[in-house]
Amino acid sequence: MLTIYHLETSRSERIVWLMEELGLEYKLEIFPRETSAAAPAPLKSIHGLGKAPVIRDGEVVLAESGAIVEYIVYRHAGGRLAVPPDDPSYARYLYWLHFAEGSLMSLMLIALVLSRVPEARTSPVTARIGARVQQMLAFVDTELGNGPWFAGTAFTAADVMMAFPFTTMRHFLDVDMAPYPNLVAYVERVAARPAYQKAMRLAGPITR
Ligand SMILES: N[C@@H](CCC(=O)N[C@@H](CS)C(=O)NCC(=O)O)C(=O)O
Repeated sequence: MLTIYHLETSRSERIVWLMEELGLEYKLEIFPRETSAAAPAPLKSIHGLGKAPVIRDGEVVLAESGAIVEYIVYRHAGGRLAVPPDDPSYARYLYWLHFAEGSLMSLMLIALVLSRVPEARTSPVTARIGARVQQMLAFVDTELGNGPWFAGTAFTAADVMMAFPFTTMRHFLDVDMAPYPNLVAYVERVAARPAYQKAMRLAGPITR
C-alpha cells in the first residue's frame, strides 16, 4: 500500500487530500516539526532532502508534491482528476498544476522569509516583493472568475496543488484576502468538499 510521509502543517496535506478525493487506500505517517519548524531528521532517512511530501509505493520513493500528484493520478487512478491532452481545458490545467509551486509558492516563500527578518521590514526589497504578491493574487483572483475551479468547470488535481497557498499557508504568512472575492469564494468551495474535510481532520494544520 502507498505510504504518505506527512510533515505536520505542510504541503503534504495535498497528497492526503488527493487520496481522499480519489477514494484510494494509503498509510499515513506523520512527522512533527522541530521547534525551529524544520522537518525532523528521520525524514532524511526516507528522502535525501528530508522535505515533505514524500511517498513510498513499493520500490518507488518520490518527493515533490506536483510530481507525486501526477504519479498518483496516472499510476493509481487511470488519469482521474487530470485533464486529457485533447480536452480544451488541458493547457489551463497544466498551467495551474505547475504555477502552484513554480510561481506562487516560490514568491510566497520569499515573502515569508522577509517577514521573519526584522531588519527587512523597511527594505525596498520587501515592498517590491509585497507588490508582486498582490499582483499575483489579483491575477489568480481574476482568472478564478472563469472557474469555479482552476481548470474550469471540473475540480481537478490542479486544485489540489493550488489550494494550499490560500488555506494552510495562511498560518505562516498573513495575507489579507478581502480584496480577492473570487479567491475567498474558492477557499469556501474547497472547504465544503467532504474529501478535503476528512484530509484536514487527518493531516490539516496544527495551530498551537
Ligand atoms: N516544492 C516542494 C517543496 C517541499 C517543501 O519545502 N516542503 C516543506 C513543507 S511545506 C518542508 O518539508 N519544510 C521543512 C524543511 O524544509 O525543513 C514540494 O512541493 O514538495
